[in-house]
This record gives sequence, C-alpha cells and structure tokens, in this order.
Amino acid sequence: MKTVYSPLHAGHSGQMELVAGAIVPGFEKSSRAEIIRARIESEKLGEVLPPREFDLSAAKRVHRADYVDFLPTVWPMWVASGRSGTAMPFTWPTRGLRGDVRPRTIDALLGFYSFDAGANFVEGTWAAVKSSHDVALTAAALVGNGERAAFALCRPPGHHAGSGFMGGYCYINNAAVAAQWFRDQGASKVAILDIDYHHGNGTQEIFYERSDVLVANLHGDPMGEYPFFLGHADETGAGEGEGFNHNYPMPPGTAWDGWSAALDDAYAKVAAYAPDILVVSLGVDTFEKDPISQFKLRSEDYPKIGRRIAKLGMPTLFVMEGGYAVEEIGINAVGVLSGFEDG
Ligand code: SP5
Ligand code: ZN
Repeated sequence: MKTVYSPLHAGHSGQMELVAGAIVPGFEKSSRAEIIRARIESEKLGEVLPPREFDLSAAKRVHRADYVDFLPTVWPMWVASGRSGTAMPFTWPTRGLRGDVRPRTIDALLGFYSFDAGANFVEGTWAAVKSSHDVALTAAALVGNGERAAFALCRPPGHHAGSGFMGGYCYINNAAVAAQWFRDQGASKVAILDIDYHHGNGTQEIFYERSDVLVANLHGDPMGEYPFFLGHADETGAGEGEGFNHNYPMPPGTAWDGWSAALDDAYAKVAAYAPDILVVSLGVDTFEKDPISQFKLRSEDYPKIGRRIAKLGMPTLFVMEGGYAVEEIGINAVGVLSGFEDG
C-alpha cells in the first residue's frame, strides 16, 4: 500500500492545549506522524509519496467558503494583534447569543469558527493543515486511479471539523473532503467508517442529510466522553439522509470483544450499502495505553481490524485521525494497514 506524507505537518508543533484547567503541551504532536512514517519504512508497507497541491475548491464542497478562507488568516491576524505563542479561542456563540453575525476581531472570529479550544494555531499551522488536505486528496487520487488502497498520513487530523467550524485538533475534514471528491469524480456512493475513539462529529454533521455518503462511527459514549454533544445512537440521519448515519457509542473500558461486535455491525451496514469507495477515518486512540482515551484495544487487535475491513473487498482510502500513545502509534496504525494487506 502506498502512503502519502508531507513534512509540512511539522510546522504545526509546540502548540498548547487546555486540559483539566491547566495549559499543557498539546497531545496532538508532530512526533505522531514521524513515528508512523518510520514504522511504514521499517515494515516495508510500501512507497511513501509526497502530496500534489490541490486548490481549496474540493474543501469548499464540504466546508463553508468563509470558514475555509478564514483559516489562512488566523495566524497573520493573531500576530497583527500583538500576540505570539498559541492562538486559541476563549468565547463561543452558544445558545442565547448571536451565531449568525460574523464578528471582526480575531478573538471573536476564533470562537465564531470553532466548538472548543482544541484547534490551536502556531505559525506553521495553516501550511500543515493545507498539506494534510493535499495528502488526503493525493491518496484519494491513487485509489481513484485503481489502487486497491492507499494511506493518507494526515496531520493534523480532520474528523471533528464540521462544515463551518474547527475543534478537537481538526481544521479541514480530510476524510469528508476526500469522500466528496470521490463523489465529484463519479462515484455514486461512498461510505465513511470512523474508528477513531472519539465521535467524528464533523463528518456526521457534513453528511447528515445525505444518502450518497453513508457514515458509521464507533466511539466512546458522548454522555461521558468528548465531543460530548453529538454521537448518540439515536442520530440516524435526517431527511434524505435518514438511515444513512450509524453511531456505536460504547462505555469506558470497552475491549476487543465489545468493540469488534460493533465493528461487525458497522461492517454489515457498509456491506449492505455497497459503496463504490470506502474511506476509513483511522484513529488508534482506542489503544489501552492512550493518554486521553478509555478503550482497551491492544496492539494485536489492530491487524485484525485491517483484515476485517479488507474482507469488504472495496477500494479503500485510509485517512489518519487520532492516537496519542506516541510510542506505539506506529505499531498500531501500521498494524491496521498491514492487516488489510494480508486480508
Ligand atoms: C482527532 C482526535 O482524536 N481529537 C481528540 C480531541 C480530544 N480533545 C479533548 C481532550 C480531552 C483530554 N482529557 C484528558 C484527560 C487526561 N487524563
Ligand atoms: Zn480521537
């Protein structure tokens, strides 16, 4: 399997995040991508290619144009307002406030275009976000051109980013952009299987009223887990999209038996839908040693996931999402990909 990777991700580093009332170094750090790439090389998974540059028209098919155009302006506005360090929001237009009037200053705009303080900017963030988007589309094109599968080693991740907002370390929803790109290239149906520990709220929101992109999501129960405000089992789609969104919220402590039962159910939903293309939002923060998550998958489980997905027999694009146990992130992520190759 070929991998697409860009070194530009590394400019998105040194950012801080708010955890339990303290500002701490971000969990979503650049060593994540480097360790995965090193593992791809040591396991000889296949060639590692640079991305081609794409314009932002594909991103604007799933995100609001004003949101996409805001992203490259964040750091320059932050600096122009006399700041340095990490740009992050501190106020949001929640219920009872005006969320329909676009404000003018950077502090207000950061809140206007986000749902949490988890998508921060440093100087190299926009270049990294753009490269991650290019990585996803370049890998999508490999699958579009007939490869059985490809791996988009995206960093930063994307699945929490919605049509008009960032959050949860995510800016552009790489998997959603790729899925839409496949549609625009002529695929009639695309399925997205999101196996990151956290609910892919952005992906769900983007496709919620559509029947041409099926979304299945396995994740920690939002009653007690981030992103808290979406991802319940009763969210099944709306309008045209009714019946085309499937959520599998699971309790803390879920290990292979419970998790793989949910995967089997999602597998059946995807198989019955019979998409032209499968996009896998690949997070490995389901791992037992993940520092911010509560599932108990073990390293030996990841190849089993890959083999199971391979049995669907669909052209498959893997898009990297979360996973914060940096020491094992290469073993686990490449475990899924190698399992797919064997399956
Ligand atoms: C792509 C992705 O996996 N995003 C995840 C964003 C999670 N943000 C919330 C982190 C909450 C951290 N809680 C830390 C508990 C440490 N013991
Ligand atoms: Zn996650």
